[in-house]
Formats: sequence, C-alpha cells, structure tokens
Amino acid sequence: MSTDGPLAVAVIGAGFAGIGAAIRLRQAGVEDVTVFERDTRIGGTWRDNTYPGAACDIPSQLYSYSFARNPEWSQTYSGSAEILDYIDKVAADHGVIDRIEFGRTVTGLTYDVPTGEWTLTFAEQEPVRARSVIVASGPLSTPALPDIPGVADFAGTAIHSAAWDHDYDFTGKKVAVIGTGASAVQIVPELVKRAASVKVFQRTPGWVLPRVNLETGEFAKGVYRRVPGAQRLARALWYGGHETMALGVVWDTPLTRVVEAIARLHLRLQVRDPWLRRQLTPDFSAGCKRLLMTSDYYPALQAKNAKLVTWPIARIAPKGVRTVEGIEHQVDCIVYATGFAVAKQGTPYPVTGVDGRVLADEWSGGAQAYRSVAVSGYPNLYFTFGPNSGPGHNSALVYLEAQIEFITEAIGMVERGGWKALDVRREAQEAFNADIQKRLRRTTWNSGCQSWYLTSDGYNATMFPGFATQFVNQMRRVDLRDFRILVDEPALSAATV
Ligand code: N01
Repeated sequence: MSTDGPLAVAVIGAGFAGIGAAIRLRQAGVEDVTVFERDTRIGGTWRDNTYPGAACDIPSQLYSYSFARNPEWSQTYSGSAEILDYIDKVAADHGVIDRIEFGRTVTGLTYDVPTGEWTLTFAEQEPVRARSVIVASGPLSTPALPDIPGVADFAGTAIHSAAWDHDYDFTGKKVAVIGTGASAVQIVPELVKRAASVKVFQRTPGWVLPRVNLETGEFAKGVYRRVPGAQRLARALWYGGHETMALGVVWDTPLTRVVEAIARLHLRLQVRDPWLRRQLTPDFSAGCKRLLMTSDYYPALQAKNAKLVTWPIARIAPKGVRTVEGIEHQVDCIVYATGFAVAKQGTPYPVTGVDGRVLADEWSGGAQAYRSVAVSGYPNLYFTFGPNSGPGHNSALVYLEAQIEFITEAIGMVERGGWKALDVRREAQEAFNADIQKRLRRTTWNSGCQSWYLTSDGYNATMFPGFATQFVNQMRRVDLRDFRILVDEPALSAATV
C-alpha cells in the first residue's frame, strides 16, 4: 500500500466531476481527498475532445459551476480550449491541483467488509485504500470505433474525434467522416475549409437546430464582473429557457412538433436541394436522439468539396470506405466521429462489493442505482453521471453539481459521525428504479429510435426522465431512511438504523 492509513476519499478522474467533487468536499471540511487521474493533465472530456471546432452546445453561462462563475467567457458557446482553461483556473483557485495524482489508471475496486475500506488497484502502482470512493471517470471517456468490418484493414490515417491527431495536416487530403452526431457536425465545417474533399457517411440524420453564437463584448463582461447578481440572472434565464425545452424534448408533446418545425424551417432555409433535404430529414421524434445545435453543418455539407453519402457502409477497405451498392470511396484519412463506449451494462473496471458481488454482473441487464449515485451492497461508493442522470435538454453541470452536493453530504455524515459506511437499502434502490423506468416509458428517448442512451434491448440506463429541477430536488438531501448505517462497535456492527 502506498499510504499508511486509508484515505478518507478517493476520487477517480480529474474532469469536471472529479475536480468539482474534490473542491466541494474540501469546502465541507473533508480534507483527506486524493484524485486519481489516468492522464497527465486534468480536464476529462475537454482535454480529450480537441478536434477542430470542438465547442459546447450549452451556453457557457450555464455550462460552468454555479460556485465558480466566470465573467470572462468570450462567447455564448465557448470552445473546448476555453473550457479547459476554465477547469484549470477553477482547480487552481480552489487549491485542489496538489490533491491530484496523475498517471494513475485504476484497474479495480474491492470492498472489505471487516474494515469498511475500499482497495483501489492500479495498472502500475501499489494499491491504495480509502473509506469512500467517487467514480468520476465519466460515461464518455472511452472512444468507440464502429463495428464495421475491416476497420483494422485501412492503410491510411484513422483518427477518432476524441483522440485527435493534431500533427496530421488535412490540407489537400481526401477525407471520410463516419458519423453525423454532435461531434461530427462540429468537425465537418472545419474540415471542409482545409481538405481537398470531405465525404460524410450518414447512417441516421439528426434534428438540427440553429445555434446563435455571439461574442461577449467588454461591456457585458464588465457588467458580469461588477454588478452583483448579473451573472446569476443570466444563468437563471438560460436555465429557464432550457427547462422549457424539456417540454418538447423529454416528452413527445405538441411542443415537440414545434421543435421539429423549427428544425425543418432551418433545414429549408439552409438547404435548397430537395433531395438533400430529404436525406437530411430524420424519421424519429425530435429529442429521441440528442438534438444537434449548429448553424454551420448544412452549409458545410453543400461546400463544393463536400458530399453526403447515405448508402450504408459495407466495410472499410485498405484504401477507403466501401458502401453496399459496390462503390469504394478512396480516401487518405478516415475520421471516426462514432461516439463512445458507454458503460450502460458494465463498469469500466471490476467493482467488487459486499460478499464478493460484482457490479458488472448486477448491471449485465442494464445499470441501475439509487438516485444515480449509490448502489446497494457497495457501501460508500458513489458515482457521478451514474445511471439515469443524463440530461437531454439542460446543462450536464446542473445535474453534476446536484450529485456532488449529495455525495459530499453523505461522505460528510460518515466522516463526522465516525461511521464505517452508508449502504443504500436494496428496496429503496429498487423502488427508485421502478419509478424511473415507468417514467422513462413516456419519454421521447424510449419512443423507438436507436441511440447510445439505450442498451441493444432498449433498456434506458442513461437518461433522467424529467426536468433538471426535478433531478436537483431528488438530490437535495440524503434521506437516511433509505440507507443502512454501518458502524464499528461490535454491538452495533452492521446495525440497521
Ligand atoms: O457520438 P454519437 P458523438 N456505421 O454517438 C454513427 C456528447 N457531445 O461523439 O445515429 C455508421 O452521438 C452514429 O450513427 P447512428 C453528447 O452527449 C457533446 O457525436 O447511430 N455510422 C452517429 O451518427 C453526445 O451525445 C458535445 O445511426 C455509425 C455517430 O456515429 C455524445 O457526446 C459535443 C456506426 C455517433 O454519434 C456523443 O456524441 C460533442 C456504424 N457502425 C459530443 N456507429 C457538446 O457540445 C456509429 N455511427 C456538449
């Protein structure tokens, strides 16, 4: 073991979630926190997603911590570099950088009942023990290549959107982009500026809404800096606007038709060619897959050097992409904007709880947790962006902060109370999930399209079926009636309180 005694808290991952958790724990008086990060720098998804055009499609006023407002955002929707600078600054300002150990790839977590401690094992270092663990490694951290035959056969350059090769010069190159999701619609407009040709391989068109991105002038920044409450008001207005969107995005309502009508109008205004419009028109309810926010994608697709290919891909060949009608599209580079391996059914590393139970086995039919953060039989283990905490219409950071507050309160209770652990009751978890799954049945995500939100048999372990405000309310306080408090005294050991 590299530490003499157990840590109070081990946090896995130094992205928005891990940094935020470390900050709030320290502010709550829990100082003995170490963040284990597999990379050599902080930032998580914003460190990894540096493809050209990478930006957040949620306004920065809302895609930031409420406890670390930033009056300096340069534009409505900031780019990945600016968001990364923000994370760096927040971590430095709150004194958590020296709490991070880099180059630490966790390979497993095991709970020891007698001591009430977790052991974290690592790829190359000695194990570490901790009383509480926060899994903040993020659902979108492992890039996924598509299950298309021949992916390994391609002789040219292959680049995934989340592992961009900045040394590759696209100037004059023939490029294929596979995928048309949130990443692709940001990449394609940048590639058409440089490459000789860009062929975009679309399997399913998405609903695209215009994104009006304005620079924040010096006057507005001055107001945010100097007028108390101005930035809070801006955030509240964005928040309210996004909450209203839930009515058309989370559930299939007449407002969904309005969202679709706006997207259709946007398509009509930006694309003259009726056949291309038809190819770009989705056949599922808006919101079922993530809405795409961009005003640059459709114009880019119509650039002279761009082409949309809608024939299904048969295989990747050494020289390019073969589609089912028999054409081989020969290219120098394939950009895979094909998303991430999302742990909807398993865990990124083995997690062994009470009595040797293995979380991946319990989640083999689909992940589930109590209020997205805790799982029965895994005491003092918490997840950020755990099961059913995904937003479809509002800032992920609102959901994240609510989870961090809950986790901080629970860990604070254990530390202050001198308890061994909190273990959520199975019946509380099951009741919570029965309700979530019932509510999910009425949402657009479960209305028939295929997306990364669902397992192959249609189970939704990803999204929260409601307003962000409902999610925040559900996380507002730790209800001890839903937990078993495990204490050390022999007489009370494993007592049910
Ligand atoms: O990935 P995706 P992404 N053959 O899974 C296609 C977040 N994000 O990286 O739709 C052919 O959405 C697939 O086709 P289909 C955000 O949460 C946020 O774009 O499955 N095509 C799809 O078009 C987002 O939801 C921002 O038919 C294949 C694409 O690849 C999440 O990241 C920006 C295929 C994958 O789309 C993931 O977005 C960017 C195959 N075998 C991303 N397999 C913000 O601005 C997959 N595809 C905050």
